[in-house]
Amino acid sequence: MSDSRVDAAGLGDLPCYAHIAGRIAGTGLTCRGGFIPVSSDGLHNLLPGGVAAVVLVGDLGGRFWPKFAAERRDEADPLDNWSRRVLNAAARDLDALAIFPFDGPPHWPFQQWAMRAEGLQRSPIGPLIHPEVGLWHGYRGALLFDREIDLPAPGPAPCPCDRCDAKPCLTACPVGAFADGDFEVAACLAHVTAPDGAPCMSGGCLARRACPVGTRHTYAADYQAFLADGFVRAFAE
Ligand code: B12
Ligand code: SF4
Ligand code: SF4
Repeated sequence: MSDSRVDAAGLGDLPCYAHIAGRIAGTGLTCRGGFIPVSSDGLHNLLPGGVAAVVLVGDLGGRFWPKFAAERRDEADPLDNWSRRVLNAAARDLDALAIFPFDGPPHWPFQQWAMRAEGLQRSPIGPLIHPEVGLWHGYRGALLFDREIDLPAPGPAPCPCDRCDAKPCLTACPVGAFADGDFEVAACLAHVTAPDGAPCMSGGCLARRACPVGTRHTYAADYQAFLADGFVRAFAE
């Protein structure tokens, strides 16, 4: 990759994590830590000089939503396409390569990477839980660098589920989609596409909403409806 892109962006030879985070903040997204890959991650061949550092990019509490809503295009998969546009542009500026959670299958193991990057753990209903925003966060891409980056120390972050005896997330689903300790996609789909499923479709997954952590970061109603619609469409195709 050309050093001129780094110089043109005024970054010097080694973009530091704070500088990367600043560039990403301009997209509306957030840097979510990073990790140094090992050969079993299968990333090294993606850059001619190998991959020395990975920075995860995502969202906390749906903060990116207004920026996306203003910039979205009338197209299939608008969020994935917007993510590609803004992160490919950032990657060019930072002399990096962007890869995405929606690439595949096979999918890149973003949740496993996030556990390494931020020390998060999985909630009993699947999504990783964040100590501040709870279940209201996600990942939009990863930036691969062929050089070392001063990555933040990964934690471990405290896991709110360890202190949550009631675990309301496991019992809030009207059709018991998490009753067997796994996510019963068919049961969920049947419910959300029936009239009784309107609250899940318009306000978001009731199991996710039952979690007492990070409630002030709950996604806006139009983002919840967008996610529910995307989930249904993914299985209708
Ligand atoms: C395929 C997929 C799904 C499928 C199937 C999931 C499954 N059980 O296999 C379906 C469509 C059902 C799904 C649904 C949802 N998903 Co999903 N999904 C993915 C995707 C694209 C690939 C997962 C994968 O196979 N990874 C490859 C393996 C090797 O990596 P891994 O890290 O070990 O992945 C494992 C986990 O993702 C786990 N898993 C995922 N969902 C669930 C749910 C439960 C209950 C359990 C036990 C495990 C589990 O299964 C994977 C295989 O072991 C990831 C993005 C990504 N690239 O990781 C998003 C991802 C995991 N999904 C995400 C989310 C938020 C959801 C939803 C909650 C809703 C939504 N879109 O708003 C729903 C509802 C599911 C739920 N309540 O948990 C987020 C999780 C963010 C976070 N906070 O951790 C991700 C990371 C996408 C993102 N862009 O941020 N998902
Ligand atoms: S309700 Fe409790 S167990 Fe469930 S995700 Fe929230 S903190 Fe974790
Ligand atoms: S969206 Fe509704 S039906 Fe599906 S898992 Fe969540 S609460 Fe259950």
